[in-house]
Amino acid sequence: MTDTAQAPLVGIVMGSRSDWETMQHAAARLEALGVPHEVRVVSAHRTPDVLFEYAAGAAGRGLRAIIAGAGGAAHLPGMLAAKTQVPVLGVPVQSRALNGMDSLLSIVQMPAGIPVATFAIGNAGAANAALFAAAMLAADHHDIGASLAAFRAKQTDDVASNDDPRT
Ligand code: RP5
Repeated sequence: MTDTAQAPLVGIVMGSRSDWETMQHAAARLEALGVPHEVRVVSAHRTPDVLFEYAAGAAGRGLRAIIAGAGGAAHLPGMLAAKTQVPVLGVPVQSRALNGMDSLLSIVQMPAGIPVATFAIGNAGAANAALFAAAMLAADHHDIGASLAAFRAKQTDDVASNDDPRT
């Protein structure tokens, strides 16, 4: 558990400790942008009651987005979304057997009625889910908006100031 001092605005959850290698990229982005967040292992099939409790309490605790990473038959994001109106951002973790295609399809193919915003498989998806959560918060949290703008400006400058790939 790595919680920031302020009340968390974003919850990062994952189906297993083994997902942390991927999901740490979401936490790192939120940390860099100054977004208060919490991190938990919540498994749809190993700890279903915890999943329900987490979803039921999310809005009341002030969470404004939940980034949920899972691999294989990845039920976690969809089940969370079914139990809370807090937006769920799904990150397909790259599985060993099917390289994450199983994770991607089981997260993205939600039937109409309960949406899960789905990101790329693996590290890029985790990082982008965090950036997306920050963008969602930016209108109401100007400090987060400023951090996001600064990050994007630096990213642009880094390319422009080093655009010769041979050096
Ligand atoms: C899913 O099963 C987790 O999200 C993880 O990606 C996958 C494998 O879990 P472990 O067997 O490594 O705990 O529930």
